[in-house]
Formats: sequence, structure tokens, C-alpha cells
Amino acid sequence: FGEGEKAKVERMFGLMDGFLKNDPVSLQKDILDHVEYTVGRSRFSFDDFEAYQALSHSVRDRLIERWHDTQQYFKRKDPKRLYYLSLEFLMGRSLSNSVINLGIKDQCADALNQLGFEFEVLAEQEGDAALGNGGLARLAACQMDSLATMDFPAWGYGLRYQYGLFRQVILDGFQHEQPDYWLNFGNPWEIEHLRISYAVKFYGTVEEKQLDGHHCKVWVPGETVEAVAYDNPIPGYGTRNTTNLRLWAAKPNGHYDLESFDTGDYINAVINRQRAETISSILYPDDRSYQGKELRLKQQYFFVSASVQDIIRRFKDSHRNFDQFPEKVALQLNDTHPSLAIPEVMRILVDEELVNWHNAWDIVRKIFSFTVHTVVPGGLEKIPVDLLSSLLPRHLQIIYDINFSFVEELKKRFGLDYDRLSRMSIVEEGAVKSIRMANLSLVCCHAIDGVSRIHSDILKTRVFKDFFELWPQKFQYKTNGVSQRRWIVVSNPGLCALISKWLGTDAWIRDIDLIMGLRDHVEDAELQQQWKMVRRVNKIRLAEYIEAMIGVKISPDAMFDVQIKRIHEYKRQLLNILGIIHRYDCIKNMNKSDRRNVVPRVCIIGGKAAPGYEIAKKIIKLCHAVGETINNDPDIGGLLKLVFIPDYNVSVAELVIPGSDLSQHISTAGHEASGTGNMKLLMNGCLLLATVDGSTIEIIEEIGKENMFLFGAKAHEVATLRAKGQARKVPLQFSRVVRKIRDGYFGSEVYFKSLCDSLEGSGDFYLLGNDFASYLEAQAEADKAFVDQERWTKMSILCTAGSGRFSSDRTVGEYAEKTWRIEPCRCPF
Ligand code: 475
Repeated sequence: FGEGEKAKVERMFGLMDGFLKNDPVSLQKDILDHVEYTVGRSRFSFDDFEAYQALSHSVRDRLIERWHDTQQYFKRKDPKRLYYLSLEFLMGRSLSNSVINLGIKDQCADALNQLGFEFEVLAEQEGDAALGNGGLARLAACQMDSLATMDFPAWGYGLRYQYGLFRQVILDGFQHEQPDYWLNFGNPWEIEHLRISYAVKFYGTVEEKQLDGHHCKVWVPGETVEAVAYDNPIPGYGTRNTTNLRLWAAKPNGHYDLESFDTGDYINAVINRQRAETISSILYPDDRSYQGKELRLKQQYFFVSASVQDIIRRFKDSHRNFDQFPEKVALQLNDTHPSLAIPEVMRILVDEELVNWHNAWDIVRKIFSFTVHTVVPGGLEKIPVDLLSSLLPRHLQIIYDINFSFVEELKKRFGLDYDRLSRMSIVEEGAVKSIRMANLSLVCCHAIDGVSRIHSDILKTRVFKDFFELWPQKFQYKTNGVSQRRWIVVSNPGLCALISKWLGTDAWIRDIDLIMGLRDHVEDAELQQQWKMVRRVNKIRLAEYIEAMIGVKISPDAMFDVQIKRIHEYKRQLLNILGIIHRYDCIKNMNKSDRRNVVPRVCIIGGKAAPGYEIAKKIIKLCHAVGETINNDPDIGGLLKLVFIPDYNVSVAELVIPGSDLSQHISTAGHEASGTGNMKLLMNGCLLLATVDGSTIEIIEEIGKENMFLFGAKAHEVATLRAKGQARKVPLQFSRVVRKIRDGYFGSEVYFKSLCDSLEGSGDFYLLGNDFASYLEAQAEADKAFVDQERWTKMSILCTAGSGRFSSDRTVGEYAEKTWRIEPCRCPF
């Protein structure tokens, strides 16, 4: 910009900045205007939902202002940008998060009060944006929050599913899945940009042509679908920066194929075109199982192609050639799901931008990095070659070309070691010839990150051993983190205020290391008292929710012991349930005076099972069957309860986490890549009962094992234990508990037979029997600690105080410095 131009732009920014006011009176006027002109209701008569809509639109207007300021500023500064590609984002609700990050929560609450509404009530009107399955997707959401707050010039890209993760409905103890049509009531948090759209091609053939003296490959598609942009502003906290999550929706393409209309079958031609929309219609509900489904592959390519086209268009807006591309663009792949972005960048550069192959390859190798979220080799994505060659013929060629050079390089390095070559090849020969997406990513990315230290070690020594030997420098790890804004400020306002009060500042919300300062006050009886009070209020709120949802009355005096996460065999919800049966048994066998020493417990389990995952569904049913027996046994009274919280999602988590005393993270060691739930609970002052696995290992280093309850085999022992098979020692209590289920004590004995079989004989792959005794000991330790409430409260304070390392601000800062090489770019207005 020239000087005059600059002054003009600045004047413009200045004008915009002053546009919307945030005092309660201005907010009130905006809300009423939206009631009338957006919602279409009379400003003299509207209900809670309509008030929520109007408030959201008022907040959205403010987000849009900042969004524009930020994007214009980025455009002017042209910093290196990060693009975060993820097939899943679990954003949850937006209202509270937005008003807190914008710093207008109190003003909104005031404005609403005068209108006769309550902010908290309106916030409950919002449904979750559940465009993801679990950990991987929520991690993406936390990282978006950190990126915005830390002023990084970053955008997220994903898919705008019409149906998010299914709603879990429990009938007679069984999980049923119902569609989550979350857009039914509108979505004020997105901005539809019908004019930002790209054509995405599928099927067809590849032809060779001469173009401007270049020998070119031209892909003639068989189907073209339009990708339309929906922008979701992501406000940073304590900054004007507001970044973007751009989600793509599929629409029929505007170019008509005359032939299909000329056949006279007009109606069917229109209907066929409309089918394009199915691409973005539904989220696949299976975490970590790959079935080579065509629709899934279409989804992956659809969002990746639109995103890459958008990124290249933006780059070309201010650059004449691609020389500077690697200095201006970094692309992060959230697992291998978006890895088709690699051949897509190659295709666009080589076929459309006429960059020569070597230069394009050079660019690709500098811009991509990826994060792995799984441990088991079985969890790695493979695409059948037949499928790829029909859907994306040109991409298959590109992948073959990349693989050819790679294999040549391997031969030079290792000679004709065919075992190694076939293990490392991007192409897997075999009954079903397929493309290994992890190998493609390993070859093309400059950095491969694990999500915790132990996970990275496992990748280096087992899963990707060959690749580690070839390129040790590519392998890194960035231990996951979660956003303290979402998981303390938004979801636990009581604790948030208390932390700020005792630290004498709220600066920890942006600078999490300050939270350590709580350690200085841990002996202070006044803090302990207030800490207990805040936690008790949260427990009462949770108890009320549980009673309203499932009709079980629980006492806030009991220890609330939770396990909330997707249901998986390796996460061992079954171990938890077996432990509960054992506890029930023990209580039943006690006399009156011994019972007086029992610490009352409420065991809370929540989580969804993938619809096709039979064993996981049986675990849910078993949980209900056991709960039914225990909760209705008058002999047990208030000493033990087991409740299953239905339809666990982000907003349920926001309610459960602040009200939990003890949380279980009990995966078989070596199986949980990281885990992030443990971090959320830790931040909220909940004690952990855990195996030495994933990120828990690093939590131990921060808060000390004396402040946790640890048990179970270590990761390095697991292989040996498995090899022992039936020679493994299994405690008597274990067999007794399994027998109870087998004998039909909880009913449905035929249905539960396979569950029991998986635990006995040569089964028990996840070592429940082996870990049972030490699990019970850890539980007994937790009981002992809980009796001494002063000690418990101190441990709880130390958990929060020691949680700083597990902020996604730290994770994102590490990625920015070491992998993406991006700098903050803070909008000054
Ligand atoms: C790990 N999801 C956690 C978390 O890094 C870890 C896979 C395929 C398709 C759809 N979803 C998936 C995952 O693999 C996943 O959520 N992995 C989890 O990622 C964040 O903390 O240990 O299991």
C-alpha cells in the first residue's frame, strides 16, 4: 500500500471499530432488532428460544466485524499462514464461548435481565455442533481456540455435515442411534457464502494433451459437485483477532450437462443432480475403523480439494508465482483423513498451474505436516486401489509416481531388501491392492507428530519403525492440550473466579503458566474452604441433572467417580464395571458397623459406542443392568450408585467435569495415544485414577504420583503378559465377579456370554484380569484419601495448579515454532 492508501484503510478500520457498541443498552437494542427483523417475532412477545436466536445474531454481528478486521489485516501483512485440515471438529456450543472471548458476557447478561431473560437459560437453548467423534475432533476445536487467542494467522478447514454424530438414546439399557439434524433450527454461528464456491471433480478419465507447449495430463471428470463455503468465526480471548473455520457443503454444480436433460427425463435429471448433496450429509460414526467406503473417500477428497483450491486462490491473490509458497503456507493434516491434499496440491500445481514436477514436489515436501492419533497399526487408513482409480484416476497416477521415486530412493539406501521395500511402499500388494495413507503422509510430510511422549516412542519403535530409521529427524511429538477457556472459564465459572481471586489476576486465562501460583496458597484454610464450596455447588448441579435425566437421586456428599469417553475395549469401561460389581459384593457382605466406614460413591459412566461395535454396545447394556440391580437394592442405600449418562457430548462434558471428584483413565498401557479428558478433569481439580499410559505419564511428572491413584501393568510389560496367555495370574475376586455375570445375576446371561468369554480363557487381550487386583488397591487408596477431606481438597488444588502444561496454548505454541514456523499477527484495532 502507498501512504495515502494506508491512511484510507486505517480510517476505514477506525470507522468499523466504532460501529457496534457493547454497552447493555446498545446490546439490548440490537437484540430487540434481531427479534423483529431476523427472527420475525414481535419485540413485545418472544420466548427463550427466540431470545437465544436474537442474542446469538447480535453476538454474531460483533464476530463478523472482528472477523473482517482480522482478515483484512492478515491480507495487508501477508504473514505465513497455517491451514488446519480436519475431517472432524467438535465445537459444541458457541454462545457462552463467544461472549466470554469477546469480553461481553456481563453486558449481555445485563441487557437480557432488563428484558426479563436470563443468560444461562438462553445458553441452554443451543444445541451442540457435533461434527466429530471424540478426542481427535475436540482436540481440533481446542487448538482453533488457542490459535485465535495467540493471534496466529490460521484457518481451519472441514466439512459441514448436515447430520453430526448420532444422538444416543437408551431404551431398556440398549443404545439406539438417532440422527442429529442439528441444522433444523438454524445455525446463527455460521455465515453462508454462496458465492465462495469451487467445483470438485470425481470419476472420469485422464487424457494426455499439449498445452502452451507443455505436455499435460488433463482429467476429464465424470461428475462435478460444487463446494460452498460456510464460515464459522473463531474469536480469540483478550484479542481482537477472530479467525475462521471454513466448512464446505456440497451442492449441485451450476453447469448443466445438456445431454442428461435432453433425454426428456427432466425430473430424474434434477433428482440425480440433487444427490450431490449427500457428500456432506453425514458424519461417519466410527472412530478408528476403516472400511474403504466410497462415500467416506468422496467426503475426504471433497473437502480437501475445495480447501486446497481456496488456499491456492488466496495465495495467488497476492503472489505472481509459486516460489514463495512454502514461506507463506503451512498445511497441517489432522491424522491421515485429509492426506489426499498431498496429491491434490501436486495435481493443481502440475496440471493446472503448469509448475514442473520437481518444483511442485519440492513445495509439497516443505508445506505438509501431520499428526497421528492412533497406536494400533490396524487403525491406519488404507484405500483400495480399485476404488481410488475409479473415483480419482489422476490422483492415483500421482501417488504411483511419488511411490516410484520413493522406492528408488529406498533401493539406493537399503539395497534390494524386499521385505523392507514392501513394508514401506505406499502401495500395499495383497488380496486387495491398496494405498496406505499413513505411508503416503510419511513420505510427503516434513514432520510427523505423535500426541504424547510415549505415543511418539511407540510410533518410532513399532508402528513406523522403518520410517524412523530412514528419516529420524521427521519424528517429533507435541503432547496434546486443552483450552482453559472452554474447560474452566466457560464451563466452570465458579472455579474460574476463585482462581483469579487467589492469583490476584485473570491473566492465567491467556498465560496458563501463572496457574502454578495456586501452589503458594494450598495450605490456606480459607482457599480450601472456598474450593470445596465451589466444587460442591457444581456437584449439586450435576446431581440435579442426573435426577432430571434418568430419575436416580444421588447425594452430593458421595464421591462422584466418573468415566466419560467413547466406549472402547481398550479404554476398559468393563474394568470399571467389574470393579463396581466387586464393591457391591463387598458391601453386601459387610455387617452394619463395617458399613459405616464405607465411602459413599456415585459411579458415573458416559459415552457412545460406534453403531457397529457389538462389544461396546454390550458394555453399555451391562452398565445399565448392573446399575439397575445396585440402584434398586434397598440394602445398599446411599453407599453405592451406578448411573449411565445418556448422549454424552461436549455440553454434557461441561456439566459433568466441574462436578467430578475422581476420574478414571484406565486404558491398557500402550493403547491410549494421549487422552485429553484427563487434562480437562485435572484442570477442574478432579483427582485421577489411572494407568501409566498416554499423556497421564506426563501428568504424573507435573503433579507427582502422590496426588494420583495409579495402577496396572506398564506399557513395556504388556507384550510379555499377553504372551503368557492362560499362565497369567488372575485374582480370585476377578473370576468371582465374571461368574456373577455369567450366572445371570444381572439378567441377559446369553447376551453377556461373549463379553465374559472375552475376559477368560485365552482371551482377555486387554489384561483386565491381570490389572484387577492393583485396580482395586488404587480404588481403596482413593477411598482412604476421600475420608480426609482436607487432604483431598489440597490434592484437588494441586491438580489444578499443576495442569498448566496441558493447555492447548502450549501445544499450539510448540507446533507454531517447531513445525509450522508461523508468527503471531495481532490485529491492532
Ligand atoms: C486418541 N478418532 C486419543 C486424541 O489426539 C487422543 C479415528 C478415525 C476416524 C474418526 N475418528 C477417529 C481418533 O482416532 C481419535 O479420536 N483418537 C484420539 O485422539 C487426540 O487424545 O488418545 O484415541
